[in-house]
Amino acid sequence: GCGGDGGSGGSADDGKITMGFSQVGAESGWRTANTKSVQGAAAAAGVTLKFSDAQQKQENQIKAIRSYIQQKVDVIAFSPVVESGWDTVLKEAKNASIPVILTDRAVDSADTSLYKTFLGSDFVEEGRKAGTWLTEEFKDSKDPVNIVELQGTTGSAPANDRKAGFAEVIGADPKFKVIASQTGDFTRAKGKEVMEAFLKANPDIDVLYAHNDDMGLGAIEAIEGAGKVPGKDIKIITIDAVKDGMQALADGKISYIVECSPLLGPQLMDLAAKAVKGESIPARVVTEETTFTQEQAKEALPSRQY
Ligand code: GYE
Repeated sequence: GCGGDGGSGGSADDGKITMGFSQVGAESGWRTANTKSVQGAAAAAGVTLKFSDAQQKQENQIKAIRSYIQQKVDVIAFSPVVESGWDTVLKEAKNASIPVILTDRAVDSADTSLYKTFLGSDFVEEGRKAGTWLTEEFKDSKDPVNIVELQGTTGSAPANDRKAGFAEVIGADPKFKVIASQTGDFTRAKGKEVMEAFLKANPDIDVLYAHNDDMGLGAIEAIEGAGKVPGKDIKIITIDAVKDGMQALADGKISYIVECSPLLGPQLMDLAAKAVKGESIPARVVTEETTFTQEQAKEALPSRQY
């Protein structure tokens, strides 16, 4: 411990863990639920949480991590906004002997000793699930299926992987055509704006695949604004299954949602406690998730936590 420094350091001798947590931002309903989960789990586990919101900017996350290193926290957790460009700051944490846990999103560092574990979803699998539903839904159709895609934040693991998993599945049948694909930054406002542009440029859209509920919800406004009926004229597939998304699914506006759980807090606190004690932890912890049809959304909605 560092008891003599006036108590600002993390590793005080009271056995309490101090965690520095750098969050991506507050871009979506998923993110809000994730922040609540982390804060609630920290309080429940008696972990002192130093929390910062990077507003979807990597430079802010790097600053936050450097400040956590300076403050000598016991453990650093963060959800990297993009996959690339973390090696330098992760080396700084490693040199300071502070364990790092990746939560929600991955980094592409070749040196995996720079972090202890990655806790989060399998985003490629989520993209595959979205693609599988689509191929089933249109299995009897001989006509081409025109798809537009709203991608998540450029360079982020969920955007890269959800695109790849979906493309892998629909790529098996040439009738599925992605006619436009652009980032909507995981926000409602951007989802609406980009969908408006898609609708103007493409008179014949059959399907929207949005990498999260929020962009899908923004796109619904654009579709309705263009005089079309979401869920009928254009089928919509999204990922996350937050309450607002589930409501739109139950209402028939969204056709299918692949779940991605934001409730990572309790598992994060368990892993952090072990990492601080120097116990070995698995290099990858994948969260368990399901999918929802419109009927399943109606059943699940009343008890949905987020
Ligand atoms: O799907 C999206 C959020 O990284 C899994 O980030 C997360 C994604 C989530 O903005 O809504």
